[in-house]
Amino acid sequence: KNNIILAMDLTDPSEALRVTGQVIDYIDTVKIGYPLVLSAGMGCIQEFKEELQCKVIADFKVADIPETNEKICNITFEHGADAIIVHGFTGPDSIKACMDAANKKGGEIFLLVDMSHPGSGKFIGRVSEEMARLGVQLGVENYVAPATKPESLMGIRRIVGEGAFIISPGVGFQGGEATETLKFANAIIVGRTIYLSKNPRKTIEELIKILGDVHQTGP
Ligand code: BMP
Repeated sequence: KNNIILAMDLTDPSEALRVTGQVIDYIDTVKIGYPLVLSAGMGCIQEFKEELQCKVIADFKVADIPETNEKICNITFEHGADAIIVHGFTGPDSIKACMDAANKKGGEIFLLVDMSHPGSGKFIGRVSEEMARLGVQLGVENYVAPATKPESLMGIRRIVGEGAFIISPGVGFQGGEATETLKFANAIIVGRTIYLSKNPRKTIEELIKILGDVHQTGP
């Protein structure tokens, strides 16, 4: 529907559903991760899908040996997730295991190749382009790259090509800028700016207004 993905990190499941419900007219994909799933259980994935008719990206930042990655991905897709976020730093065999599980279960993976927080410069940010190249070699189509580091995001786009789909967290609270980010990313991931807002619906409407022509509508 558009290029805003809600990161729903509220830990109270009914509150998470209620707040997401206030903006669901404007989005079609919600990212759910450990904060919500560890408090509400895996059933919340299906609950979101059924009550809100949205797609769910499970942000589990999968980072284990291939055999364990495969188990984690299988379980996540069996619980209804449309996609899962996977760390790139564990290497080709671990990533491949997630891709195979996704293919088998009809889901998708997003490869995380750099992160948005200040400390990401110490390790992951130094090898992000190598990880993106590895993703391309393996045939990964979807990537996660930071809105707070436009240079990194731009470099990753250059490597993965125009055909790849990049989603980008760090807009708003972490300082990333929406319009700038969408020059290189296909979608922005926005969490606290929306779910901590006194009026989440008004906030997302304002964000869409700021995006103007950059905001895509339609299926
Ligand atoms: P917020 O807009 O509240 O900063 O939320 C950003 C979301 O994206 C959080 O769920 C966070 O865990 C996630 N995220 C991130 O901020 N940076 C990354 O590099 C990778 C992430 O998954």
